[in-house]
Amino acid sequence: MRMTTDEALDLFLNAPLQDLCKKANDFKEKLHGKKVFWVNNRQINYTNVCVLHCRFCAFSKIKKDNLEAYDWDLPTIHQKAKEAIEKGARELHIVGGLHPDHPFEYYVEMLSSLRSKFQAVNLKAFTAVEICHFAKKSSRTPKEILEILKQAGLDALPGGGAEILVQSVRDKICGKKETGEEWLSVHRAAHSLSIPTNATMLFGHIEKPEDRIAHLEMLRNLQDEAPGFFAFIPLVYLPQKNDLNRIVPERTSEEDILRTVAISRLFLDNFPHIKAYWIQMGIETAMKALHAGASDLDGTILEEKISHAAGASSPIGLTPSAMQELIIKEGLSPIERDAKYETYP
Ligand code: V47
Ligand code: SF4
Repeated sequence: MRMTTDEALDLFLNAPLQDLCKKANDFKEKLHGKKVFWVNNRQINYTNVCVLHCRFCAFSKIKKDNLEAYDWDLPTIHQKAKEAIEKGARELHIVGGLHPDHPFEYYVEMLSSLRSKFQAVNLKAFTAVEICHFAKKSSRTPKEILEILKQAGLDALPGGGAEILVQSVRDKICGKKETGEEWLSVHRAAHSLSIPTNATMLFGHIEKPEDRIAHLEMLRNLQDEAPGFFAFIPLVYLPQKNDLNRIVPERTSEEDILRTVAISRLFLDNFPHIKAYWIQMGIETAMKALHAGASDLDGTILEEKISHAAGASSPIGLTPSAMQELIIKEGLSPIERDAKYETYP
C-alpha cells in the first residue's frame, strides 16, 4: 500500500530519527543496493541579472549597472565548458537569472554552439522558470520553446524554480514567479517530449511540514501521470544576504534536513533518486543523508554562485577522486553517471 499524505506527515513529525532514516535507507537499498551515483559536472550560472526578486534569493541583481551584476558572453561560457570537459565533465548544468534583454534566439545559440563544439557532454539547462521567461519573450508556448531547445542540443532540465509549489506559500516567498501549476506544466511538457527532468523543493524557511508533504504529493502525482523525473533534490534554504533573512535568519537543523531526505525517499516511491546536494547541506550532513535515503551526491560542480551568494560555506567544487573517496569511506559504492543516468565503469 502506498504511503498517504497523513502517514507521511505523521512519520515526518513523530518517528524517531534513526527509525525514519533506517526505513528510508532500506527502501533506497531495495532500489539501488549500496550504489551512490555522482556526476563529473560544472555549473554555469551564466548571468545574475534577473527581472524577478524572489525573497530568498541572494544571487540576483535587478539592475545591469549594479557593480555585482554580470552577464557572461558566449566565448566566456565556451571557455568554462572547455575547462570542465578537459577535466572529464559529462554534464553542464546551465542556469541563470531572467535577463530582461536577451532574445530567445540567444539561448538557442548558447546551446547549439556548445553542442557543435562539445558533442558528448550532456546539456542540462534552464529551469522551468527560465523556459516560461523565454516563452513570454518570444510569444511561444513553453512546449514550443522546449522543442526548439531540444533541437539545439538540450538533454535534460534541472529541477530549480519549484521552491514550494503550494501557492499560498509561494505567493509569500516569490509571488511574481510562475505559479506552482505553471512549473508543473513545463515539466509535464518536457516529459511529453522525452526530455528528462529533476525536481527540487526549497525548505527550511516559512513553509510548514504540511506544505512540504503537499509539495511532494504534487510531484508524485505528476510522475504517475507523465513520468520523466530522474531525481528529487531537497534544497536547504540558506539565509544570508536575502530579504527573508529578517524572518528566517538561521539555516534549519541537521535533523530537519535528514528527516526531509528520508520522507522524500519514502513518499516519492516513483522517483528513481533523491539527491544529497552537498553544496547546501555541507559534506558532513550529505554523508549522513546517504544513509537516510539519498542515492545521489550530485557533482564535482567546480563553480557555483546561487548557494554561495546566500552563505553556503562548502567548497565550490570537489575532484572526482575526492567524491569517490567520500562515498567509499561511507561503505558505499560510487557509480559515475551523466545527466541521463547513463553510467560509466
Ligand atoms: O532554483 C535560491 C535555490 C535553486 C537560495 O536539477 C536557494 O540537478 C537555498 O535548482 N538558499 C538552484 N537555495 C539550484 C538547483 C539545483 C541544484 C542542484 C541540482 C539541481 C538539479 C538543481 O537554488 C533555485 C532556488 O530554488 N535557491 N536561493 C537560498 N537562499
Ligand atoms: Fe531570479 Fe531565480 Fe533568483 Fe528568483 S531565484 S530572483 S528567478 S535568479
